[in-house]
Amino acid sequence: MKYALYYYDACPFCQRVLRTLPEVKVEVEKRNVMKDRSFSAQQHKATGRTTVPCLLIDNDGEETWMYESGDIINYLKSL
Ligand SMILES: N[C@@H](CCC(=O)N[C@@H](CS)C(=O)NCC(=O)O)C(=O)O
Repeated sequence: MKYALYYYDACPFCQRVLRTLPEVKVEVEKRNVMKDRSFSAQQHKATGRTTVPCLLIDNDGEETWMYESGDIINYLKSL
């Protein structure tokens, strides 16, 4: 399983998720959608939205995109 967080620095909801990353047991790749617009395009193509934070869960090519900072935090902490 691979995890990637779509985020940008000025987003307070993203900051909530970013702050919890050191506490979780899995590695989460950080994808800054402002610094690399291709991340945003990829997210929009897959979900029709560009809201952040968004967690991409990649299970051997099967992708699940999770929205809502609270849900993302609870999910990551449950792993
Ligand atoms: N309820 C959401 C709020 C997320 C949110 O409002 N994100 C803002 C940035 S701070 C955003 O991406 N707005 C643009 C959009 O929704 O397309 C959460 O807790 O994750």
